[in-house]
Amino acid sequence: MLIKRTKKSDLKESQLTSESLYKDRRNIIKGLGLAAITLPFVKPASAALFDVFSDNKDEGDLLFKRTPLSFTKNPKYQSLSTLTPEDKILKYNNFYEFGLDKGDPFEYSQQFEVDPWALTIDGLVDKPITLNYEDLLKKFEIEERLYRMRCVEAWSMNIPWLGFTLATLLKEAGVKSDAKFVRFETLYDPLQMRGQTSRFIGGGINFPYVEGLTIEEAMNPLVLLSVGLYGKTLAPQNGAPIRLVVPWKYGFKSIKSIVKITLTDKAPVTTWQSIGPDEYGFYANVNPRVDHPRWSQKNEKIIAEGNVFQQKRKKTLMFNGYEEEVAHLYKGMDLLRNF
Ligand SMILES: Nc1nc2c(c(=O)[nH]1)N[C@H]1C(S)=C(S)[C@@H](COP(=O)(O)O)O[C@H]1N2
Ligand SMILES: [Mo]
Repeated sequence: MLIKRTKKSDLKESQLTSESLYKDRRNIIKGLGLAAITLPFVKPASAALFDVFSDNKDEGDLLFKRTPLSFTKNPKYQSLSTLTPEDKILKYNNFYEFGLDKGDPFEYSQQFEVDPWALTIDGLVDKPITLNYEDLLKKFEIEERLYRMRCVEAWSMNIPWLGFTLATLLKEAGVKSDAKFVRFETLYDPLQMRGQTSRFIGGGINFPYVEGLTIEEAMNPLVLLSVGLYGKTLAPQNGAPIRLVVPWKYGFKSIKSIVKITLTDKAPVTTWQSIGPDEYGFYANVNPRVDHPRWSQKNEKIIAEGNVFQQKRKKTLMFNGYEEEVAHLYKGMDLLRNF
């Protein structure tokens, strides 16, 4: 996503000299060294840290291993005619915790640790739950769904997700009647996520990344917690080990690498809302009639095979084509205002 920059100095980010980049990097490593001394539960893999920040590409070659999952195909969501090639889904990403460029998440996340993992569901629930890595993959039946994904930057993909509905998990915890919103939080771990060590790398986001849904949205059967795609567990760059998928909303709602889901009676302040409230609303529903202040949302670039000049465009659909399933959630609401 693009961030509106207000300070003149911020505009220079992309033109950093190699010297200042080098200094920045040295400070990061220094900072990490200090953390390693003072934090009792710091990861022992200090060697891996240097791989992550190293200029030497060979050292980063250790590819993250994805495991095949068993799943059933949900017949209701098998109808997309073309899928985005797996390679594109793995290498064209937004995940600011690993950097701002589309290739950064792949390049800088291959040693990300997903096991052990702890996902906690708390707040206004009958019984708080914490799921470990194995629970995420084994506790619920996994299904495959082919969904459209539309980024607010006006590009899109068709992705074969594996996962289970958010409603399944929320029902397991038992939602209290005063719960009105669901707040999601991504892992905060600067030792593993280079974007969290510097605003030059992470785009000035105040990490951890936070997203939210109303309780009615969260319980909608379209909403998935995804643990895989193309038949295998997720790669880190796609939000391993577990990420949200809300196909009728812009991609930034689909928060990655989730560690906390909190039921609350107050609307959570979400990451992009706090950065640019006039550009990124709480609802973030895909809507071709509401332009982004700096670009049109009427069309989208289809991320597919081939180079940039061969990319096709298509018309953006209301609620990203999921109008039948979700329009009722916004009945009587002014969608120009509640964007
Ligand atoms: N934690 C976190 N989640 C995130 C993001 C991010 O930067 N950090 N980017 C979002 C955006 S803008 C998009 S379009 C999707 C991209 O998902 P993909 O890279 O798996 O296609 O992830 C979303 N989830
Ligand atoms: Mo996005």
